[in-house]
Amino acid sequence: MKVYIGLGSNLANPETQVLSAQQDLAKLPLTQDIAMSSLYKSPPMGPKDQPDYINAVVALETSLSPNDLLSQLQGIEQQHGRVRQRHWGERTLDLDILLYGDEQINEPHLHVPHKGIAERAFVLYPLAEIAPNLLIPKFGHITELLASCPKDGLERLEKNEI
Ligand code: ROI
Repeated sequence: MKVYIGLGSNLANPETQVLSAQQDLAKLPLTQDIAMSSLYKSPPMGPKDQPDYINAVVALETSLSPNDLLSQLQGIEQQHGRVRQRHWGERTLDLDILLYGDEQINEPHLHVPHKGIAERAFVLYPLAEIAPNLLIPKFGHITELLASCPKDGLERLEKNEI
C-alpha cells in the first residue's frame, strides 16, 4: 500500500530530527521508502510562543496494516525523545499518517485521510511536491486544495540551507 507520512519538528535541531526520521521510516519492517519532499520551514500553527517548525512529507510502500504502521510511528517518535507537553505545543518529532492508499479510516486514534490535510499549508505543499496528481479521498484533487490553501509563511528550504 502506498502511504504518505507527515513529519514535523520544532525542537532539538529540527532539520536533523526530520532527516533522521526519514531514515527510520525507510527501515521499517515490510516497508520501502519511495520519496521525500524538500524540507519546509513553517510558522507554528497553535500557540505562537514556540519555535518555527521544519516539515516534510515521505511516501512509503508498506505491507504494514494501518494500526501496525501507527504503532511503528509512535515508536520512532519515542526514540526521538518525544514527550507530550501542552496541547498543540512544541515537539521533537511528530509523525502523522496522512494517507493510506485511498482508504478511509475513522477510529478513535486514527483518522485517515488526516483531518487537517486540506487546510495545513505545511502538509499540502510538501505532499504536492512528491504527489502532484494526487486525488485525496473525501477532499478532492490536490491542485484544487492548493489553490484554496494560503502558504501562511511556509518556506521551502534549499539543500544548502540545511
Ligand atoms: N505547526 C506547524 N507549522 N507545523 C507542524 O508540524 C505542526 N504540528 C502540530 C501543531 C502543534 C498543530 N502545529 C504545527 O501538531
